[in-house]
Amino acid sequence: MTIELYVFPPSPRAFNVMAVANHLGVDHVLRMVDLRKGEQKTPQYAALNPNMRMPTLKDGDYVLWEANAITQYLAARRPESGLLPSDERARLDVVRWQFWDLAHWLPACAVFAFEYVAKPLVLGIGEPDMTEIAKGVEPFDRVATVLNGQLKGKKFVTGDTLTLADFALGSAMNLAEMAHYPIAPYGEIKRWHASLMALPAWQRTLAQAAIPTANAA
Ligand SMILES: N[C@@H](CCC(=O)N[C@@H](CS)C(=O)NCC(=O)O)C(=O)O
Repeated sequence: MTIELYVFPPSPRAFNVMAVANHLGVDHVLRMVDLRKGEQKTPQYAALNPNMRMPTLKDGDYVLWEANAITQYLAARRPESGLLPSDERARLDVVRWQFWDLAHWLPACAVFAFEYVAKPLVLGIGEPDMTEIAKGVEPFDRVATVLNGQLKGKKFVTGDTLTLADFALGSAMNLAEMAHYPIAPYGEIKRWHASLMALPAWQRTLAQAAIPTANAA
């Protein structure tokens, strides 16, 4: 049975699960959920994911939503990869950063991604709101300081081994330039993201995630 990943590829949350599947070489097919067309709200999709959000994984009769749960499911197919360590403390370190991603990092990045990328380029619903962007700088600095500090002296987020934490947190960084994240002071984050960009699976996923413009909708 081939795993199906329901995704809107330009979204960082979609990138997270697609990149993990690509990196692990887990057999899968992508099912497009076009958020611009409201496909997440069709009864068929809502039956899979009552949140009417993507991503969702379907493996035969088994359905799983929440991007960071999906990447854990994928990593469990390839335990030897080390993306989700078996040692309890090492595993919880990875899981801790996956929670932090959802609670703190993604919301801080989302302000910029929505105003500079989603609104004008993907959804075609207007120009960036500078008041919202100004309000987003302090929360961004707060979380970027934490991540930058964590990365000091480490190749990856939890140490010298690539894990699911890197996929989760690194996905939002793909939009850093286009979304004008105030990332300039955070050299460790930039160095770390550049190393993720060098992964073959990261490049392959970027090609799959190219942003369709609003006009092409
Ligand atoms: N906590 C969920 C969030 C999923 C989510 O918010 N997905 C957004 C795109 S990033 C979505 O599908 N939005 C469609 C909508 O709100 O209608 C996860 O991490 O998977």
